[in-house]
Amino acid sequence: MTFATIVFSIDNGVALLSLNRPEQLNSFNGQMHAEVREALKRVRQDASVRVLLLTGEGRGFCAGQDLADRSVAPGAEAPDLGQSLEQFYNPLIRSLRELPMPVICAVNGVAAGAGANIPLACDLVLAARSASFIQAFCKIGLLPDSGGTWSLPRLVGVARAKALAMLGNRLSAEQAEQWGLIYRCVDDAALRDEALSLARHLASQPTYGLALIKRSLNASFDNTLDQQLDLERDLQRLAGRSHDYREGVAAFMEKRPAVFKGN
Ligand code: T3D
Repeated sequence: MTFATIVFSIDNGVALLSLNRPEQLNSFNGQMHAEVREALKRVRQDASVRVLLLTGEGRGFCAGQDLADRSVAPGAEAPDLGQSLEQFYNPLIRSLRELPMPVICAVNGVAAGAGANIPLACDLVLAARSASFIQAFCKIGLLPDSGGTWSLPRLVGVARAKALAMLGNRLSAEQAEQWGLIYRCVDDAALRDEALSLARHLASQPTYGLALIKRSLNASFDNTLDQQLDLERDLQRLAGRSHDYREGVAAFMEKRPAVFKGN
């Protein structure tokens, strides 16, 4: 498959996936969903990939669903949005959460609707200072999807989650950082370089161990302390059998830089 609505490349362990429908602020249509899905499949299947960097082309990151595909003629049957979530958005969110490697999201501009919640399914979110997050759903009679009703209260608390979801106001990248919605806000001109440099750093680190960190932290809000302690025990057992753990300890003892292979 060649890509028309995304830009996709793999270089030195870093997969770069950039949404590329800038005239529609990178809103999702069926083709973009299919291409993103294919790119994520390649990321999963290519053993050389150790980090995914997700971003967008143009002045927006993503404006959610392409609403041009949702106009309903008077008297016509309503689209089945549940089917759309089941078929497109939910698998995308699950795929990002379950990818066994760090996923960085560089939010280059406005992120609205599903486009505001897709970054929240990633592991490290950087945003350009001029970017903003809008839970636009309420303005068209919908509720936040793409995991928004799950991640928002966990990240910013129920009071702020409800205000964001019910008012649909624009949240600046700086405020998003202060509220703990995202990791870091950086100057617009520096965003791509900062995100790439973070991605290249992570691609040289113990990927398997990072994937276990992701798995354990993703599970923590749904576990009791006892369950989480058991999970840490089980995952640390796996980590302890990895090449990179052996190498990390050997490098420390020999006072030399470690050379991690990712497994
Ligand atoms: O439907 C399902 O499958 C269920 C799943 C739903 C998930 C969802 O994401 S629902 C929420 C959908 N998204 C929105 O409601 C956001 C709509 N967009 C906006 O509110 C605004 O565009 C923004 C706040 C994001 C940005 O505003 P602004 O003033 O910076 O830009 P603009 O002028 O509104 O948009 C620029 C162009 O992008 C414009 O096209 P034009 O006039 O230059 O030809 C606009 O129509 C287009 N655009 C922006 N968002 C969408 C879009 N085109 C189609 N769909 C969009 N979502």
